[in-house]
Amino acid sequence: MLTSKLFTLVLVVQPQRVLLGMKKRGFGAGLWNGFGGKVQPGETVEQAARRELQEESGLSVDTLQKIGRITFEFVGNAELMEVHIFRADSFQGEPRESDEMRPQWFELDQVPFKNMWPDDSYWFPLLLQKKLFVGYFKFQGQDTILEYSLKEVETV
Ligand code: 6U4
Repeated sequence: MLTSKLFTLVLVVQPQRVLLGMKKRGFGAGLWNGFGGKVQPGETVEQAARRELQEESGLSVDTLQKIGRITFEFVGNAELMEVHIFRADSFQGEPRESDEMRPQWFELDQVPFKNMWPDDSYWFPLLLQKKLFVGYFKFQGQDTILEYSLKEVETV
């Protein structure tokens, strides 16, 4: 049976740039990614999103916009990852490096898709246009998408 585990992912977007973090260890190490992690018992998904953003980037946010939800299946792994994706358009603080992430701003036309999870190329354009989406990606390892679906929705 496939069970699923909840994760968060936050993208901080400004008019000309987006903040990504180089993941230094753990799942997805070596890739640029948004900030996030596992939802802990007793917290809401949105609380987890704020906490992980703060821990990994040093930034606090007032408003998080729910923008997408993607379910990831990894061949050979019985646990699905349900990743709730948020967009933040303003923040407090200065990005700072953590044990887990090295933050860096990227111009919106220079997003480093070659060094990101391959699914990001599909949904990043929707996130940048503030279009809500729901998706499913089936991976073999970290590089190969075997199957996917992605659709725009009215509410996430
Ligand atoms: P800890 O608890 O730090 O050991 P770790 O195994 O490092 O956990 P964690 O908590 O950093 O994982 O969570 C993984 C993060 O990667 C979440 O923010 C979700 C995100 N993520 C996972 N698969 C992804 C994918 N295919 N595309 C993507 N982000 C993904 O853009």
